[in-house]
Amino acid sequence: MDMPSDPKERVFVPKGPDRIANVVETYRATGVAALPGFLSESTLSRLCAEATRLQQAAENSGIDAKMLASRPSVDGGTLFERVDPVCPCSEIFAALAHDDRLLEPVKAILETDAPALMKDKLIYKVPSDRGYLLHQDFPYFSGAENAPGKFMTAAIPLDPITPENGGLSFFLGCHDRVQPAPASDPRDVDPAAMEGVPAWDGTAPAGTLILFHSLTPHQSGPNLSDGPRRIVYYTFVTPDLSHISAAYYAERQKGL
Ligand SMILES: O=C(O)CCC(=O)C(=O)O
Repeated sequence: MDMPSDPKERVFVPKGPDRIANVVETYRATGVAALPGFLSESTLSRLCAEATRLQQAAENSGIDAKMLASRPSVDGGTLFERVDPVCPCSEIFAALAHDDRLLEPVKAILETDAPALMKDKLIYKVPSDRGYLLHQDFPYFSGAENAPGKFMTAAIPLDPITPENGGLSFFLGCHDRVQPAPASDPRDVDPAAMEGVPAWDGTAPAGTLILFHSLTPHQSGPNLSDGPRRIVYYTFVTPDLSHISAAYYAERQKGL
């Protein structure tokens, strides 16, 4: 496949008869594949309504506090950030995790008929949320053995991803290794290591499916808009490593 120079063109896979094969080829080459128009308008609006219901439940103590998390705000405070995991709280988000239309590209990329859901979360990224520093996900998966290619994440924005609400940048073609970390955080990526690496800024319509490798470096900026930027994340793993899920959540509960 010829590589277009525009990063967006490198990751976007249009609809067409060979879409799944093209998704796999794109993902292998760049570490990311994006499928615009993945969710129908009606599914998207049901998911948005469900996200609003969950946020109200979170605000009214209707969700176990262990399933809620906060993150830094731009002014040095903290803000409600996510429902994590979301599937135990929501039949609709759980059903999407097992929807054949989602699992088809996941199976093709992970080369298995039985991908396991390792973790899932609904990030709200409310206004003034600071965003995420540059990182790869794999170093955060404790007990993940040395098999980063067996993990991939499906991210589906419920709101458009824009530069104003913080974007979600992916660095392309460097998912072959753990990248050097800054001294301040050994599980993150030193921005200097990404100099000259092409990046896609993640600008995408709501309802796009974004698939990315556990070693794809990514980051997001502050949400300076006046609305949330909600994304549901499902991380899948090959069935031989399905036990990692329990270990991951046990570790996370200790850290909360
Ligand atoms: O949603 C975002 O802004 C980034 C989330 C992220 O990078 C992560 O959960 O690993």
